[in-house]
Amino acid sequence: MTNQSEKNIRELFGNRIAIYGVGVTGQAVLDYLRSKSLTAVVIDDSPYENLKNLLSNYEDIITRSFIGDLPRDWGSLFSSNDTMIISPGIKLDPKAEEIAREKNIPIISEIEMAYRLCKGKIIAVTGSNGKSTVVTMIHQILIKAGITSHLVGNIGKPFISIVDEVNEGDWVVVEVSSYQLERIEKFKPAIALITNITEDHLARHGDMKGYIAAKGRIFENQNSDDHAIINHEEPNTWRAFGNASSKLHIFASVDFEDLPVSEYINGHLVEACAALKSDMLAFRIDSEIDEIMSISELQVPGEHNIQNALASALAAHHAGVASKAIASALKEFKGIEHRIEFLGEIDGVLYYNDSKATNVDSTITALKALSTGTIRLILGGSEKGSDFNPLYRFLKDRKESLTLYLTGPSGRRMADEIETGNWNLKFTLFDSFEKASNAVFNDAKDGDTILLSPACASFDEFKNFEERGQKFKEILIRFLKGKSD
Ligand code: UMA
Ligand code: ADP
Repeated sequence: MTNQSEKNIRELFGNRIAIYGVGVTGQAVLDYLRSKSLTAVVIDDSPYENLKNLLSNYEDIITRSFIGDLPRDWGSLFSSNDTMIISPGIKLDPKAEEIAREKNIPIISEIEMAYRLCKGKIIAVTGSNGKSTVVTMIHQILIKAGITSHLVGNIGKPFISIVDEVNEGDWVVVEVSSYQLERIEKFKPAIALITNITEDHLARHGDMKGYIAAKGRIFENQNSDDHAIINHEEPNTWRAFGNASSKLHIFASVDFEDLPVSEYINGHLVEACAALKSDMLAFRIDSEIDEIMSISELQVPGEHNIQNALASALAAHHAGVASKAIASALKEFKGIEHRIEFLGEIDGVLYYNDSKATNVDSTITALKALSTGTIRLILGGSEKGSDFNPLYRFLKDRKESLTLYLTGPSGRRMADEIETGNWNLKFTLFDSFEKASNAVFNDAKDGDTILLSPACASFDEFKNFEERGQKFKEILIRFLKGKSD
């Protein structure tokens, strides 16, 4: 019986639980508490008008609510609560942080809460890019091998929403963001994996050091029975591993001949590697090479997906799946929506939706994966203080023709920076995503590749990247229909 009782929850989190943020995460926590006949205090900075309907659905369990952009008496709030579950997107007011510390009130993420209630084994994946792809690959491998697996976390389904369904022996594959890791305390995955760490979310974490430290927390509570998997080619993932106690395994999209033969790499004992043996994905364990499958059998494009497959294979191996079963699932993997999603070829024009590319590195990755031909690229969205110089440099070095369609506040900044920095890139600035999309479809010619890979979040015009990708597809369908009428 995995179902936690009301009494257990009170013992773990106290009688009075405050939920800060009533988005996807906060609502899942409210649903969970309701299922246990527990109540909550709710806090959210959005205007009351926007939340009125939503809150009315939880009238029966909300004892107090602090809604809207109001000055808050954190002192009295923290005196009347035992634990605060904070949503990942919220950066807490430093004054509130200080008072909570003084009063010894834990502020934890929903991931931490669910972990403490969960009876299953955890595989956790973080990284700047590739998280959703890797957790989906791992989940599909486990399912194909006949193992019960639950796929949750930053990918869109809160961990808490399934925690009562998890039985002992099940695996829970959790995508965790740096925001969620910032608020863990005991979260201890049996297998923890970092895909890569490149610049992102600096507005939240201050600088790269803060961002790497947040990512590294995935290993913080692991012991020598647990497994850590990092990307050998990314020095930041080594930094994030630091001196963690877990068994270390590495992946790299290079030939084994180009990896150190020593068991010790960067001063750490490395127990297993996943890399390439000419054109094969393979493991090296105890100096033995075990081939998994040929690279050409992967259906998803780009070197980044070779890395994603190697990382997923290592995680699945440590979860007890044989190489044959790993190969059989990876060969079937067709990618996920909004990640370099191929929409089709029409009149010699190739259309791709990579709306999930919300930072510079992911856009560069997409351009590398679609390396040839003329590209028309939609870039820009909401601001998070990213440095776009590496992107301008990459675009300038590209030999084939390239035109940029810029949109959103960050698109405006790009337009200024491209001009003042004399980057010599061809661009047009649009005042809406729809106008940029229509222009790109209008301009498309036989042989072109049309790519939405914005390098920015979508919050200037959309609820999330899914809505932006969906809109892109709708505008395309409308445009093509208009052309054929
Ligand atoms: N809110 C405040 N004050 C603030 C900010 C937000 O009160 O300063 C309130 C909003 O009014 C809203 C709620 O908090 O009511 C939203 O909470 P949230 O921003 O934490 O978002 P959720 O809807 O709970 O979704 C979160 C993740 N969002 C973020 O981390 C920003 C989702 O990841 C995740 O899928 C979901 O939990 C389930 O785990 C999205 C994301 O953009 C995809 N993640 C970032 C990324 O992948 O780069 C980290
Ligand atoms: P995340 O969940 O970390 O945002 P996704 O798997 O959703 O990552 O992929 C988002 C985008 O990031 C993809 O469309 C692609 O452009 C890029 N990407 C995917 N995997 C990698 C990787 N291993 N390295 C760099 N970029 C990647």
